[in-house]
Amino acid sequence: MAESKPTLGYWKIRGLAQPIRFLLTYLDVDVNEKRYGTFEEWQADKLNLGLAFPNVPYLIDGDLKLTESRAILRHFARDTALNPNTADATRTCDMLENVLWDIWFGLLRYCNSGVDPMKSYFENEIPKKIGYLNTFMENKKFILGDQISYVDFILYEILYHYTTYSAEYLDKYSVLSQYKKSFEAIPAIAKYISSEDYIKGPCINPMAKIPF
Ligand SMILES: N[C@@H](CCC(=O)N[C@@H](CS)C(=O)NCC(=O)O)C(=O)O
Repeated sequence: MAESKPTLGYWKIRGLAQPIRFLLTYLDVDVNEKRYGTFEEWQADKLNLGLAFPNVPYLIDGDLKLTESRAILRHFARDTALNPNTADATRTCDMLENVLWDIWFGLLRYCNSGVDPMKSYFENEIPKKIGYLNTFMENKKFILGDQISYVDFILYEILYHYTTYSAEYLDKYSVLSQYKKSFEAIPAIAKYISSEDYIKGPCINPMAKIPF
């Protein structure tokens, strides 16, 4: 019998899949998760799943085979209230998605390498970007104001990554600290966080130079 639920494949870590996991929970979409524990396990599947661009995370839903974390996130958000519904809101989401990716990868690249130029970018440039973000989020419940969008799921995960890297990291950014708490209090998110299925960590590949 054909598999009826979609399959989301990724490592047994939070990583790039975590915003997707939160968004699926929020939308109450049921998927099977294939969580790879070893490199060998993933290598055995990698070229045998019919993926045009073999990678994790991947989504397989019948004939639909999709990779790229943001493409998967947008796929699930499309036609839901998490998708921006005006041209202005779409532009804001596009801008924030890109800004957030720089902020996220500033941390990921530094922790994966532990050395310059990633280290100096992380130390010198990232605080400025997080400062701009903190200012941008002032007096907003979500990135678009009162309306939650798919980009909020990326923002939350980045804040989780930064505070797992260093518990005090957000202390200077009170708006972002408050945003993180409010997101965790959304009923569907709070329920997921306390469920057995939820991955508290690690956030990144345990083989990284600075794992967390
Ligand atoms: N641009 C891709 C990057 C995906 C990626 O870098 N995946 C990493 C984990 S975060 C991986 O281990 N890929 C497995 C591989 O390259 O075989 C995305 O956003 O999904």
